[in-house]
Amino acid sequence: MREFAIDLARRAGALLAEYHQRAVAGHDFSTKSSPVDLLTAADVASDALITEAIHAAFPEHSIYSEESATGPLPAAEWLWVIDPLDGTSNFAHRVPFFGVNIALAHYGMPVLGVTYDPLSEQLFWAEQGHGAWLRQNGRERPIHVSTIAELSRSLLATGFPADRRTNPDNNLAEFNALERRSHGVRRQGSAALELAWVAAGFIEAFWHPRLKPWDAAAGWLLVQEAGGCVTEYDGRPWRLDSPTMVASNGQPGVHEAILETIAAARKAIF
Ligand code: 2AM
Ligand code: CA
Repeated sequence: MREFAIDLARRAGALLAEYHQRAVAGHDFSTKSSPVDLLTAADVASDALITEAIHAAFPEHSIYSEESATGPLPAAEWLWVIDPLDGTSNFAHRVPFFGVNIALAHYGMPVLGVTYDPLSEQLFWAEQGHGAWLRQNGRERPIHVSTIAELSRSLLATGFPADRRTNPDNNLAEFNALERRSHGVRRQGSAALELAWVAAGFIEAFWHPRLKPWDAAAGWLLVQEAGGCVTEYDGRPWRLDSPTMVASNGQPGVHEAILETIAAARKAIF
């Protein structure tokens, strides 16, 4: 199943890269839940490629994919949780930073996760109990979270929810506080790849409100298997349907400090 998922992420990634070459900036999208929640033809094509391949290979498995899921997270023994294109806003505007996200959950717990950046050809994968790995240029190496132990020396990443134009609970207060207590906050536009960066030790932590299971399932396993820690804002262990996420290198001086900073920023506003 691991090599099946890796091959599938590569095929979907190649399809996205092809669409990205052809696309005309700012002309090729429609909107979904809000004016900043975008959908392109590439989302739909990648979704079809991935879901058809899984149906053919594992007809008894269930699939929960961003562009074809209807309703809440199903309870299933084997559930593939898919984001066929993570970073659609980047993609639609031609920013070269987006990925494919494929996870397999067993009774609701991710046991396999693959996150692929088709432009850099960095492929991150993790399997429960087998560590987290980066494949690139025909080579593979284990990845680990960073050892930086203080928030004040940490580089972070975040993103803003799709209802940010209308909902005052839009992550700007948290962003303001954490930008001033860290080495800075990146906002790259792909939760999946930012989580992979935490796993690989490129950045110390990532936080985000109101992610969907497909944004974070593979990244949760990558960070866990790379030695990090993933919780909700209140410190409870993260689950597929959690409303909030903090993923870090697990250092208390980073993780606990982020939880405290978020709590203080939210208390000042709400
Ligand atoms: P997407 O590109 O697949 O839509 C940006 O902060 C991150 O949040 C991206 O990974 C983006 O995924 C995700 N995102 C955007 N809109 C979202 C929504 N309505 N629900 C959940 N996640 C969303
Ligand atoms: Ca998506």
